[in-house]
Amino acid sequence: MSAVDAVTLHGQGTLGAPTLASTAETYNQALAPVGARLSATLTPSGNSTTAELTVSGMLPNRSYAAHAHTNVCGQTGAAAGPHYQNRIDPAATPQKPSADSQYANPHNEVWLDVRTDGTGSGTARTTVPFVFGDRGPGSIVVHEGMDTETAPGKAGQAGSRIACVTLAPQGQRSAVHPSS
Ligand SMILES: [Cu+2]
Repeated sequence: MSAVDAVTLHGQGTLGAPTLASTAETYNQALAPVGARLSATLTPSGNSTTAELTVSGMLPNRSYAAHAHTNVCGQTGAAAGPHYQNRIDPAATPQKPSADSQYANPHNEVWLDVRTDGTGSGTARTTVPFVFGDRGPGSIVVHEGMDTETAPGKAGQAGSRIACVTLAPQGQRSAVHPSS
């Protein structure tokens, strides 16, 4: 894929209870308070992409695991689907998401584990060696876990999903939830 095909993805919003039209939601108001803000931008440069996640209004002095997932946010945390992978683990299934560290690692996925300061704000940044073209992630999901597992068989796991922000190509309207 040439760099000219690479897209910038962006999402931001204020957390609220999930609705059909919302693009930033909390699934756990104790850990991801209503009114907290998430903002994420994934910017291509050459053959790599730099991703940045900024949070505010979250719990102070806490780490949160966060990743790019394949689908837009939905009514439940599960709606976001599995982690986005550049090279897709051929052994992964909807029932058994990839936990193979050959695929579930921060160079083949986008991991944005973020640490908050005393006011509940924080920024995480990572650069991955791939770009998004006709395929890209639909959301950034924040997890209950404070970091992301790397051990084989558990790689990529980070506990339950507590918040989500939908991504869209920059300059376009955010996708809304499919009606169901
Ligand atoms: Cu995740």
